[in-house]
Amino acid sequence: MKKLPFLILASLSLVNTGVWAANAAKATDIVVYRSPSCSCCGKWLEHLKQNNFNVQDIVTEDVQAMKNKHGVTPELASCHTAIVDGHVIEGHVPAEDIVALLKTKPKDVGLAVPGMPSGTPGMEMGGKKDAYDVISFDSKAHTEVFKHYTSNQ
Ligand SMILES: [Cu+2]
Repeated sequence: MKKLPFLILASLSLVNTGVWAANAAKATDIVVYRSPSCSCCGKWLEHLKQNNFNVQDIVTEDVQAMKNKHGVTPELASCHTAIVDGHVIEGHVPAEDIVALLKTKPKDVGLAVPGMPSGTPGMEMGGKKDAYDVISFDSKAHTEVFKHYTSNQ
């Protein structure tokens, strides 16, 4: 019988933690490396902030060094490179896809939107949206389509 009060306390504290987490909706920390001349990168940062990311904005002349360090191949490369919770995020990846990735917590997987397609967050060109893929990749350069976005043309 001695165990019962402990169990009740334990389950109560679990409930409390859950409520607290839901209320706080804690911002997700992300570090973004971008070149000083990149204006679309700045717009992507705004997109992240609007989606409850806490952005650390690192302006560097050598974004390529970050890409080399984190296995971003030329086929995957875009403008900015970001790190969130150990995952590499390359280019104009929509915030909701980053959130989806973080929910599943896969090991050694990053996301990339190669190039700079029109209509991605930060690359709004009027209403024009290119078709594009968000690609997942690992450090061995295995790639998969994580999510496909269709064109509106
Ligand atoms: Cu860009």
